[in-house]
Amino acid sequence: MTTRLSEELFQKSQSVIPGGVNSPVRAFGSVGGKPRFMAKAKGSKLWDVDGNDYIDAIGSWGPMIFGHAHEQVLAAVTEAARDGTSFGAPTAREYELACLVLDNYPGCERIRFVNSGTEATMSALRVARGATGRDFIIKFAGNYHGHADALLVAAGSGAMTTGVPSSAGVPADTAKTTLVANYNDLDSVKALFEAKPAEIAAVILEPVVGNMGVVSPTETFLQGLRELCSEYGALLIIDEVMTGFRLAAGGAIERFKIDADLVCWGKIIGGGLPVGAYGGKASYMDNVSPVGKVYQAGTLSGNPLAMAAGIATLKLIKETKDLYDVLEARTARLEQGLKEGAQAAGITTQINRVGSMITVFFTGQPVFDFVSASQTDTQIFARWFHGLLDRGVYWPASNYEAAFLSYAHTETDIETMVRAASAAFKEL
Ligand code: KE4
Repeated sequence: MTTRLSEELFQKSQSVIPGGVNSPVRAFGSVGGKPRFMAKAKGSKLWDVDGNDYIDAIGSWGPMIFGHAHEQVLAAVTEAARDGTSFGAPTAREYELACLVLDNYPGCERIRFVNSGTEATMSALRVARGATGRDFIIKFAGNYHGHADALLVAAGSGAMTTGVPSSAGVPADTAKTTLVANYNDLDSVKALFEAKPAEIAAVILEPVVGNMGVVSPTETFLQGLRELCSEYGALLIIDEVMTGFRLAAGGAIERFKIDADLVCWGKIIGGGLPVGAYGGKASYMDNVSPVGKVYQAGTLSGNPLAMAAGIATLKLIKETKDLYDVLEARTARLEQGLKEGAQAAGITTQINRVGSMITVFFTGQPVFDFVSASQTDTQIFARWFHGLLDRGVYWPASNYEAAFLSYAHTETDIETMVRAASAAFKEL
């Protein structure tokens, strides 16, 4: 397996792009080694610029639920492109995709399209603040909602203190209005509400976490958050950027029957093109300009090519009656194979899975929040990652990410992944 062309491209790219990548996780910083530059993809497979092929367990970090370069998605984008790529005016496709999303989220009456998950969550928070007139928000340690300033915030020194920036360039004053609670710990949320009973505009969370690796909510956590938000007049914002249309057609909200005030989407609703969205009850969303006073805008929002890819993908979801059963069965088989492979190699792992989102943690303890996720052995993960990569399986290049399967992953693909993973466990 030569990686000469990838290495040359990586070298050159670093002279013009920070780290040679347009999103940090792609640089292999947490697993070491040099990233593979991809040239093409089809179905469950990726090919790098040196011609090496991989079974893909990233799926572009979630969007590719039907696999890469699906004929119907390509045809829809090509057809749209023939009529122009962007108008800066409303189009029919925006209405069509809006209906396709809202048909699966009965609790939502309005939706606004943007270009990324970051824009979606940033805008949803602004709506919550505009609708309540309050400044503070609560997020959870280990939850990632994109790179808006207010969300690049870590817990302050004491549980009761306000947030501190988790990135350079975020003003301390901005971070101060973000409070950080512990995932699956309702008491940590209650304490924040009791300290600021009339100042918290919203609670935002990943309903199933993908960004500290996969972590599920406990039975009572989501319902408890709903009750606390209702009691204190805060909005409950469910970030379905990763879980929307991934865990069910109605996402985690359908799966866990959550009554959300605002919802954020991304990834799958764009079918691999840049689409984010936020939405919710009309009473909240009608605060958004031009109807209301909460401003939000975007040159390429509702872009016709992106809408076409999203429409084709959501229509495929509608037509593919066994989609979630197949994803569940295939990923359950992968989970079982990984468990057996680790056990046979004498490696202690904790495998967290919800539907077709899965993470392997190298620890003997359950992983249910940021602290327990932080105690896993990421050095061993890095070695296992490269053992997989060298055997043609492209796993997420960070232990704090979810791996994803698609409808294009065959049973043969899964067995190949299990064999590669088992051999990689043995090498540790
Ligand atoms: P984007 O701005 O990257 O489209 O979406 C931000 C976002 C919001 N909410 C959730 C739950 C998310 O997972 C994300 C982005 N996910 C990461 C992967 N975990 C994107 C990959 C990357 O940053 O390169």
